[in-house]
Amino acid sequence: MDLYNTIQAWEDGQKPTVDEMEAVLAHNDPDFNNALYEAAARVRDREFGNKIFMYGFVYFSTYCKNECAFCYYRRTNEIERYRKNRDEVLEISAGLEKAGINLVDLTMGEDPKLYADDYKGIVDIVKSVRDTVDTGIMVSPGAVSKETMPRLRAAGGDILAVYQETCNRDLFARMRLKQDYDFRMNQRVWAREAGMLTEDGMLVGIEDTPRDRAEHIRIMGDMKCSQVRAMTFIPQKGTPLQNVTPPVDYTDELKAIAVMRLAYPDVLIPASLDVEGTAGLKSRVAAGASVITSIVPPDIGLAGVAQPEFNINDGHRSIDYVRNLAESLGRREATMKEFWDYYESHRPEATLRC
Ligand code: SAM
Ligand code: MD0
Ligand code: SF4
Repeated sequence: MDLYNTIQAWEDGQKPTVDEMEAVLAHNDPDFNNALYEAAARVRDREFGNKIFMYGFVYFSTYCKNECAFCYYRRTNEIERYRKNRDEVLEISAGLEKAGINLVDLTMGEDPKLYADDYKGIVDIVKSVRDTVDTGIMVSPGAVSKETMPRLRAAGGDILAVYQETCNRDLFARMRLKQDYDFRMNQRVWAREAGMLTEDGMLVGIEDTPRDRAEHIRIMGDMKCSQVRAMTFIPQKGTPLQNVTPPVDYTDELKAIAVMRLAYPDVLIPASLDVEGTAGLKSRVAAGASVITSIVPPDIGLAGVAQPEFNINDGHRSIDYVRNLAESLGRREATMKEFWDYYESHRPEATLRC
């Protein structure tokens, strides 16, 4: 197969097959990769123009009962943890809204305190934030019960984010230790049934193959995810994977972003500041991203995930800094009307009937 013809056909609207995606992800030639990014950026511009969505990241509890091999916040890692109270979360969310963010991403570890009483703590926080701000609300609560999904939606959750990391069951078992693959996969099905949009994501650089990534991209489409992401694994101190060589470049992530864009022209795809900080924004936007995520205000004690501290207290993940940077890349922050228009046109049918 001539892979230049393949990406041209995708750009012209042909639906990628898993075999084609695998071949494109596996072919590592710099000129070819650039052609791939350029095709993806053109498709993104066709769908979104030069607007880009901006998401504030509120990692409000770093307590977690799980032991994911890749994660700094796994239960047994002896680190300092925090849990922001309701008033603190509201103040942070209101500050982000005032600064002009499109969506607040309420993220937590699988914190036993917030999971207690049938997930009461999580639902209450979402409801309080909904009563306080008019931005979109993403909830990233980990894997919760099916019955919790309608409650999160009723409380005001707009998008549920739960990342499968990989669709390779064996690799999943080694990454998300003692967790149920199908229960996690069902999170997005249940959330959609309850009327929320959903986000899936893959981790790149965890022994995943081009085939795994291609299959995962197909599954993201089959599950009708409105937002999809790829993030490069960053080794974390104190974890079983701490001695894995840090990534030398981010090519596999960038190629996954570009292929996701060509496979699903209108989806939201993050350029996450959590991987390479602001230095990584340009390449991710050039590969077809349509959202900037992990914007974190400085000096309020919030952490990132893959980069717990990087670029936070120097203010480089603040909205003003990121907005200027995005503008220097020819992007314009989406208005709230544009955000809600996107949301309305991508709502699952369940919500349309409400
Ligand atoms: N605890 C919830 C969960 O696991 O679904 C929500 C937050 S979790 C910290 C968010 C995501 O961060 C994970 O699903 C994973 O994709 C990503 N992540 C965690 N550790 C990472 C690392 N070391 N490098 C890159 N991404 C990482
Ligand atoms: C990000 N650090 O957007 C966040 C996080 C959780 N919904 C997202 C991984 O990069
Ligand atoms: Fe906990 Fe999420 Fe980290 Fe896994 S990825 S250890 S569930 S915070």
